[in-house]
Amino acid sequence: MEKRILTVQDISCVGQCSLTVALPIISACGIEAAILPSAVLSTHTAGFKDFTCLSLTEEFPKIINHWQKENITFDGVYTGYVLGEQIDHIIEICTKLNKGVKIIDPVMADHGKFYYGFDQAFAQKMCKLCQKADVILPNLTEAAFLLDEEPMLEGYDKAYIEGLLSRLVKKLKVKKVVLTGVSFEKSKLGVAVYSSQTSEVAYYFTKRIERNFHGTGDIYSSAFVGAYLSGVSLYDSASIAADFTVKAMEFTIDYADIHPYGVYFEQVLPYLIGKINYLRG
Ligand code: PXL
Repeated sequence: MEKRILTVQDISCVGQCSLTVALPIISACGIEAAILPSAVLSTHTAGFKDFTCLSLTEEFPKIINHWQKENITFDGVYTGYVLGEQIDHIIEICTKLNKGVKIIDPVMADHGKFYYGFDQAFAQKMCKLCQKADVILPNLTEAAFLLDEEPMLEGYDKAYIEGLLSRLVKKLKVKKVVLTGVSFEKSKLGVAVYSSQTSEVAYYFTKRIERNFHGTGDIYSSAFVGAYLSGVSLYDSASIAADFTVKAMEFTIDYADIHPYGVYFEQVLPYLIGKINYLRG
């Protein structure tokens, strides 16, 4: 059956992140993607100077009201880069207009630091949204900030990762967590997947690409959403998304001089679709 998901995140007009990544990836997976843009920026905020930013919060109640009048509902909600003042509106959407899964990527930080414009007060608001989620997709830094802890980015072990996951599950009462950016050996990077169904943590690792590209988190989450909404299991969706992100990064390396601001993922979409078709339930 056809599915329609609502994704709430910004439009960075140039820069290959958030909606310009989520729309093509989710659509390529055969899922209709409705959007609620949180803001319009000339570019993303990492690596560009003097970018413009228009918040669309004022439009949120009007849009929600119109959707309610038109009896528009969604088979899932997936949120990414949103503003603190939008969290209550998004919770309203999740309760009134959503009939399916709620997937929250608590976009706010990476590599031990908050992104421009985000802080611990935002992290606490984001906790409120995560409490409504079925699945959350934090990276290591975001997981620590959700817990108001100092991020630990290296030299940790399984006990730390599993402790972090159990503190998150306890605080946010969330049933499924895909924690990204986990690494126990330098050459490998991966995800830790927790599901309350088994209460176990399963890991999936890929080779580490030694170059940082902006927007990889959004590519990962969008591919995860595409797979999960297609009926692929939690663990397989988390693994497919990791493989796809690595393939797209490998492809980008050859173009990095002309394409330094994000991941050139478009040419790798057939790989994602093939994997999803093979693994879907
Ligand atoms: O990829 C996360 C993201 C999304 N949108 C905007 C950003 C960032 C990260 O910096 O600046 C505008």
